[in-house]
Amino acid sequence: MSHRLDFPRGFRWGAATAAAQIEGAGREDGKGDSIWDALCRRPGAIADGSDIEVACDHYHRMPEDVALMRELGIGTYRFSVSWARVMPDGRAVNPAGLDFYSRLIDRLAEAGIRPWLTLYHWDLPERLQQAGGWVNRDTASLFADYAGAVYDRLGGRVPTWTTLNEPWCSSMLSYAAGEHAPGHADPVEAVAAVHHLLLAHGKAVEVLREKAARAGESPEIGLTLNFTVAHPADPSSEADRDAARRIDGLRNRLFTDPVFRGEYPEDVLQDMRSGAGADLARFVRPGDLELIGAPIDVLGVNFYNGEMVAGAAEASSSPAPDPLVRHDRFGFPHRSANIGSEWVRSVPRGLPRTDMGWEVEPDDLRQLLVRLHRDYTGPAGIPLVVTENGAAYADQPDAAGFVDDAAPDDSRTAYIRDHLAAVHRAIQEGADVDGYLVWSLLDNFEWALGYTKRFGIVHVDYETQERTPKASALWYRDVIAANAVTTE
Ligand code: GBH
Repeated sequence: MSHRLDFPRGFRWGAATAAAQIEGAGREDGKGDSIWDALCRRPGAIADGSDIEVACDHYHRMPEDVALMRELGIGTYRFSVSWARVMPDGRAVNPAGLDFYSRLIDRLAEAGIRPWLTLYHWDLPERLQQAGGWVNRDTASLFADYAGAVYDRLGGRVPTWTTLNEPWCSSMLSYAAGEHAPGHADPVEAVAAVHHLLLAHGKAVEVLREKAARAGESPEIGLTLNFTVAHPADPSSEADRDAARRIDGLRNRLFTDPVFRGEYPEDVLQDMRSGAGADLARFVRPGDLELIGAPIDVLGVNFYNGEMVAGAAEASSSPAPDPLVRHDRFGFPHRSANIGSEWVRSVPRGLPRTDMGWEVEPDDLRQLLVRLHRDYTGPAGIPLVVTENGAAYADQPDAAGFVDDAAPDDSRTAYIRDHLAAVHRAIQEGADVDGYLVWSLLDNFEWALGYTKRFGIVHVDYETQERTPKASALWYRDVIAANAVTTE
C-alpha cells in the first residue's frame, strides 16, 4: 500500500551545487587559482588525474542550467561563490568575477528561483594558502572582507546567505587527513583551522548584518554543517559508548556547541589534546566565542550517512601508536581525520551502500534532525534546512544502452525518497525542518575522486557537456509539484 506524505505549506524544495565542482572557466575573466586548482596539478592527488579547468562548464552554460532548473520546478538553488574568482589574490576585488554571480542571480529571479548563496565551499584562494591558509588567523578577517564585498554587489537580491559549507571538511579533511586541498596531515594545523574557520563565520555574520541593516534589508544568515550519527557497536560496552561520544564530539558538537552555545565542548578539546597533542584552546582569543556564538537565522544540515563505531578497551588510556601517518606512493601524507581518537573503528552495519561506500540508513537522518532541533536549533527558535542530501550511483543505461532522458535511476530515487520520508517523520516528531535541497543538480567534480562519482539528478556527458535529466530528476519534479512524497 502506498502512502502520500504531505509536506508543510511553504516547504523549500531545491538543489545544490558548488563553484569549484561545476563552474570551470578556471582562468577566465581574471579568476585566480584556488587551492583546488593547485591540488589538481599535484600528481596523484585526484583519483582520475582530472582537473577543474572545465568541469561542467557551468560558467558558460549557466542560462541553460537555470532553464533546466525551472523545468524541474526547483524553488531554491543553493550555489557557492568562488572567492578566487571574486578576489583573485584573496584581497582585491575583481568586478568581472562578481558579474558572473550577478547575472546568475538575475536569471534565477527571471525563472522564479530563490538564490541561496554560500560564500565558502572549500576553494580558498591559493595566494592565501601560501600565507598559511586557515592556519593563519588573518584568513578569518580576509574572509569577512570578502563577505562584505560580495554583499556590496549582490545584497538585496539574495534572501539567504551561508557563510561556510562544512567547516569539518575544510579543517579535518584538508589539514588533518591530507585528503582535501591543501593536503596537509597535521593535527595541530587542523585544530587551528577549525577555530579560524568558525571565527571567519562569526566575523562574516557581523559584517553581513551591519551591511544589511544599513540597507534596510533582513536576509537570512547561517551556516551549513555536515553531520554524522554515531551508534555504539555494543551499547552495553563502555569502550564503544566512549567511541560514539568521541565521534559525535569531533564531527558534530565541536561545531554546534560554539555556534549555538558560544563554547567548545570540553571533552572533545581534551580528547584532541591528550590523544594528539592538538590544543585548540591555544588559538582562542578573548571575544572570539562571542562572535562565533552570535545568533544565526537558519542551520543548514548536510547529511549523507551515519555510522556504527567501536573502541578498543585500552586505547583511551594509552596513546595511539603513530603509524597513523602514512605516505602514499607520491609521498603524500595521510592520516585519520579523528584527531586524538584515531583508534576508533568504524563497524559495518551490513546496510546497502552507495558508490561512495557510504551506508544507507535514512532513519539516521530522522534521529539527527530531531536531536539538532532538541539540543540546538529549537531552543534558538530557528529552522533546520537540509542543504545537502543525495547519493552517488553509476549510470543505469536504458534497455538500448543509452543514458537518455529519464534513463532509469532507481537507487538514487529510492535514496532521496526514503530520506524525504525520514525528514517527514522528523517534522511529525516536532523538528522544525523548513526545506530540502538535493545534492546535486548536476553530476560534477567530486573533489579528490574527480569525475568518477555521479551525484547528479541530471546527467552530464563530460565530452559534449550535454545535460540529461535522469529518472530521479523527473520523479523529484513531481514531488515538488505535489509538495508530497509517495512511498511504497
Ligand atoms: C559534501 O561533503 C560536500 O559539501 C559536497 O561538495 C560533496 O560533493 C558531497 O558532500 C558529496 O561528497 O566516514 O566513510 O562514512 C560530504 C562530506 C560525507 C564527509 C560523508 C564525511 C563520511 C564518510 N562527508 N563523510 S565515512
